[in-house]
Amino acid sequence: MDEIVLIGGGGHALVVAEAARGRGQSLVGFYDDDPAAVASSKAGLKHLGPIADAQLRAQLRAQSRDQPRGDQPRDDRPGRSPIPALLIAVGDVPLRRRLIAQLAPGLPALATVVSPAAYISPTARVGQGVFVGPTAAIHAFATIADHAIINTGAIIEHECDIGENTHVAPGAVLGGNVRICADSLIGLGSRVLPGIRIGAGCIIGAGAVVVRDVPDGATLVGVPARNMS
Ligand code: JB2
Repeated sequence: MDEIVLIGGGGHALVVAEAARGRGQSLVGFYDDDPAAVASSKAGLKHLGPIADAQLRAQLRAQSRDQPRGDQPRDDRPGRSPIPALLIAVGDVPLRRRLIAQLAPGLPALATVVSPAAYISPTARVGQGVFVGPTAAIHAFATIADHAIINTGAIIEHECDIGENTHVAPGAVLGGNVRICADSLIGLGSRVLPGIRIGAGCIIGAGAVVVRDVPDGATLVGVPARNMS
């Protein structure tokens, strides 16, 4: 089982940490500009440093070179990664995108955390750096790209296609064959009718019901959802 480093130590990190622990995944700690972030005070995770790109990269490289670290014995069992895997554990989509750009080049593997209370169809495909929250359901032949969040209780119906770094917020429901491009936020409790395409960088407001295709960069709210951009 990989060791995981979280990038971000706020509310989303608390949820991710509990899911990871529920899976038996090992958490090394978190990076955040705020050393007193709740991941430390509430989840007991070790603060590893600020999210300053150069510093974080240097520390991660050093960790990978210096295995074993500190008081941790080296674990050479087969399947054991010597380098902690990263998971971006903040919810804000534009911030996540900035962190991806900042951290991606040359860094170790990405971790994926799937709550033990989530359902993922055996025919679905889930990328790296993804979080799937408790009671979320990802159904047959759906695909989830890298860095996406399928948050608590979200339903991704059959053959949906969720783009990189898109965040499907708690309780959102996507009908079958919905396609969402990268970097969109599908808000709390919203609904997207079957077969709809939502472009990149969109925001679907909480509780909205999307009944027609959505162009890139649009913000939609209401029932039926109207374009506010
Ligand atoms: O611009 C930033 C920045 N903004 C916040 N740059 C950097 N480097 N770090 C930033 N942060 C850090 O991310 C803060 O120091 C903070 O520790 C963390 C965000 O924590 P917060 O609890 O505000 O948000 P979150 O992303 O963990 O959780 C949000 O998204 C979840 C999906 C909340 O809206 C939750 O309620 C939601 N469930």
